[in-house]
Amino acid sequence: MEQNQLQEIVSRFAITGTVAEIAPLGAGLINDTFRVVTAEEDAPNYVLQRVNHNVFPDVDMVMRNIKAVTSHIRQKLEAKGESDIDRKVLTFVPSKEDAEKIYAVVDGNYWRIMVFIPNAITKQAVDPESSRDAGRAFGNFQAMLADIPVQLGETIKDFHNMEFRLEQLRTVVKEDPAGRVSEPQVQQLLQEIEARAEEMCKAERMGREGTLPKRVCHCDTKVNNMMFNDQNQVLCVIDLDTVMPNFIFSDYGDFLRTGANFTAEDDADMSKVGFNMDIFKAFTEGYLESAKSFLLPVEVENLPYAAALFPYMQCVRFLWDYISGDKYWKCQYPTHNFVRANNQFHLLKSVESHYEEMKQFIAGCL
Ligand code: GN1
Ligand code: MG
Repeated sequence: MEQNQLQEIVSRFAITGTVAEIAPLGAGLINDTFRVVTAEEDAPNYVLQRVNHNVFPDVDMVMRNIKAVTSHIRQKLEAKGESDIDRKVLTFVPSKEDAEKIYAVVDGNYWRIMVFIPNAITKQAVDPESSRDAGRAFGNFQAMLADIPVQLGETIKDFHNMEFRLEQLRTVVKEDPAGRVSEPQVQQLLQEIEARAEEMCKAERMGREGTLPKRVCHCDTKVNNMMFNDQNQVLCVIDLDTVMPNFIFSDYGDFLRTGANFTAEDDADMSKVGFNMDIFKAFTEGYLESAKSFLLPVEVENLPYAAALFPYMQCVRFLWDYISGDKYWKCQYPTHNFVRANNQFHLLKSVESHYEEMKQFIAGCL
C-alpha cells in the first residue's frame, strides 16, 4: 500500500505526534501489520493493523471484546499498584469520528492502531525458564479476566469445538473436492482420528452436562503471542482477536502444542517431532501457580487431556484443509497441509506416551 493511503488511515485516529514513517511489521498470516513512527521524541510510536474480516466476520464484536478486555486488565493492574502499566497491557487509540470506537472502516477494510511497546521482543521458541513465566502469564490473564463484567462474544463460532471440527472433516471427506481422500496416508490418518474421536470430544460432553465451565480465554496462546522484556520476563499477552469464552484447556493445550514440540508444526521430518517434558513441567508449574486458586478439580484433572486435545484438533484442522484443497492456511508446497497434520499426529502420540508422568507431575504441583 502507498504511504499516503496509510497516512490517510492513520489520520482517522486520535494519535499524538506527527507521522514520520509507516513500514511493514512482522510476518502475520492473518492480519496486515505496520509500524508507525512519529517525529517527536516524546510521542509514542504505533502499530497499525488491518483486521482480516474473512477470518473474523464480526470485526465490531472483536473490537468490543478487545476494548472490554484491555480496560479490565488495566484496571486490575492499577488496583495492584503495578508500575510500567503501558508495557503490560495493550493500549488502543480511539477513532476521531467516535471516541467510543477503537477501529475505523476505510474502503470496506477494518483498521486499528495500538501504542508500540518499546524495548520488548517476541519469540518463536521458548526454554523452560521462559515457559514457566509464560504459564504464569496465561494463568494470570485468565485470573484477571475471571470477573470481567461484560459477556464477551464468540469471535469465531465453534473455534475450538472438537465435535464441530470433526464434523467439518467428515463433511469434506464425503465431498472429496480435491480428490485426496483415497491417498493411503490420508486413509491411515483418518482411521487414527476416528479411533480417538469419542474420547477427544469429552470437553463438549462435560460442557453440556454442566460440569465444565467456560471462562474467558485467549484461544491463541502460541509462543509468539507474548511480549518479553530484555530480562526474559513476559510483559504482556498480545493478539487478542480470539479472546472469548472457552474451556481453559484451550490456553493450556495450545501453548504446549507449539511450545513443547521439539520442532516446528510443519517439520516434515517426523523423527524430530516429540513432546518436550521439560517445557511441559515448567509451563505447568507456572500456570498452576497463578490459576490453581480458581480452577475446579475437573479442570486440573483434565490438563493431560488438554495437552493431547490440541495436537489432535490441529491435526484434524490441517487434514480438513488438505482434503479441502488448501483453502485456509497458506501452503508452500502441495502436501504442506498433510505434513502439518501428520506432524501434529506424531506430537499427539508422543503426548499420549507421557500421560501417566503428566498426571503425577500435576498432582505434585497442587
Ligand atoms: C492460525 O494465525 P495464527 O498462525 O496465529 C489459527 C490457529 C492455529 C494456527 C496453526 C484464527 O493461527 O487456530 O492454531 O494457525 N488461527 C485461526 O498454525 O484460525
Ligand atoms: Mg500471532
